[in-house]
Amino acid sequence: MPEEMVWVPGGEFRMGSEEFYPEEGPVRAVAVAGFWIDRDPVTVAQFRRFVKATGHVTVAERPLEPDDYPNADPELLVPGALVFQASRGPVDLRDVRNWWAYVPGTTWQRPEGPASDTYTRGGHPVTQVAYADAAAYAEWAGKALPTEAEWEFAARGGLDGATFAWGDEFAPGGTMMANTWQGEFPWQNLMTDGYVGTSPVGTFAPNGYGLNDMTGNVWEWTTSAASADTAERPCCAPGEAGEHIPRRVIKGGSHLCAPNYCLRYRPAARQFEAVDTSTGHIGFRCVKRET
Ligand SMILES: [Ca+2]
Repeated sequence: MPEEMVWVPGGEFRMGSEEFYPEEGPVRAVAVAGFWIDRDPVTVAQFRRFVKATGHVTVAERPLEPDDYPNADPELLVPGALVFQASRGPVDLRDVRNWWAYVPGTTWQRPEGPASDTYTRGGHPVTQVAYADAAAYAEWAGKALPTEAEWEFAARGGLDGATFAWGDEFAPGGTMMANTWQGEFPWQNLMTDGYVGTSPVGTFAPNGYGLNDMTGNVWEWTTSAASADTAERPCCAPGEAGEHIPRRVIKGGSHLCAPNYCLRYRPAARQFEAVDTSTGHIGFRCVKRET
């Protein structure tokens, strides 16, 4: 049995939802084979071991290719990543620039910019990792990244068709089940769940398969490509990259998902992220398939 992984039995399930956002439908029957999946999102400490072992340089730490960002300010064509910055009050929710800033010097070790650090966050999910970084980690670990169907099957924890990973009620008996955003995004974080930003993995109750943080905390990369009809600008990060940059499906929602803006802390929810994007609310976990 692989360490810190959980066996998810295969089966057929109802994938998607028709009750929230159009990109989630239609509900359809999908079958997946059984697989192992990481109990937790990959943490800062685990990613540090990977970097020490391999010398991996993340996408956010590499020089940028001007041709890839034709509309970018040349002064911002330096290594960096997207940092969430809460506004002082209500803003136009149609313009993600009201809360996302490209901050040079932002890395997985300094996820809120060069003045930040992760010294006390070894047990938090790693962030500021682009798709290629997640894929490189998975290969090093002898694992793979999940498909969207595998990820959603695992997130549902055996509760076929439920709205949330734990049932149909957001906070059963008043208990917060995941790290999301309570209050009015992007300025009023009421912190009912105890956390602004990421939380240590395993802080909230596991789902029916014993998996932690399948909902909220950080979005997670999957290998599934965004189809052409779903390639619109995502809700959750600026589409600053050139349109030729491929997008992959991310799942699970994050600490930035609020009901007034992004009710996506649900297994069926999905967004389409440019593969070169690194943000403070996207991480990943790995799977291992029987061969
Ligand atoms: Ca929170």
